[in-house]
Amino acid sequence: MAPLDPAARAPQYPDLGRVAVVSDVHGVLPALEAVLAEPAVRAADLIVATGDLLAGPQPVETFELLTGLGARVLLLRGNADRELADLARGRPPSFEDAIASWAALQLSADQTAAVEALPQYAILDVQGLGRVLFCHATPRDDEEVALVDSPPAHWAAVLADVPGDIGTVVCGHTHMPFTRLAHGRLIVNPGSVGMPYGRSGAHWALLGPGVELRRTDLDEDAVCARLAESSAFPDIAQWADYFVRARASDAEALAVFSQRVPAYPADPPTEPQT
Ligand SMILES: [Mn+2]
Repeated sequence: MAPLDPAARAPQYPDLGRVAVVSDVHGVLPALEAVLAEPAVRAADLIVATGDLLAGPQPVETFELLTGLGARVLLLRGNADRELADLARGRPPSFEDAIASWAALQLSADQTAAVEALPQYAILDVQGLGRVLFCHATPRDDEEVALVDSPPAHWAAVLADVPGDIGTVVCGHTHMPFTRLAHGRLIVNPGSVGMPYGRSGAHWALLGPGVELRRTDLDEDAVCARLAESSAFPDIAQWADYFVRARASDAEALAVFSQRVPAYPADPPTEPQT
């Protein structure tokens, strides 16, 4: 991943009062539609989609809905979008994922090129929060794992290249919502719109002037039925049942993802005390 270059990737959106963040949509169109219908999202000055947009059951329809929003949305590329473009161009994937391989074949050449050209991060000024960095996984890497309970030493490494004037970092990728403080910066993970772990529904966030983690309730039976009739992915029924109903618990997801966080020597405790 290219080194962080704020100057090169800072689209100017003046006076952003409210920013809605949708992450890890993964081609689940009904879930995205439900979030976009939320009054707070409709009223937001900007929607930022922090990557992993299309690798899922309805890649083309999701691409068309997102790009149809025009200047109301800022699209960022996640690792799954990068892999999708690689697959579409016949390059070998870094891991085997049946629905990603299928989704890659659905995109047109123009759509693949558009996904490849998406920026990996953006820095925006949001009222009440100041400068906010939006990325997919971490600011320096589109598939690095950083969790709510990752140790401070890991967060220090993850944030090492982030400019000092950025007080809030928004990242997705792990499909579980959280906010935490890390080395003086507020970290916001909105969770996943389309493939949530731990709790079903479409998870998103609203920024400005504070930070709200939001969840849109879904009619899971209706979403599964609609995916089954709308997607040509061969194993769609099984896929939808697992992801729409959030069969994976947050404990299971944390156990798996924690293995991808490096080990750090423990710091001896000093101050402060509670
Ligand atoms: Mn991802």
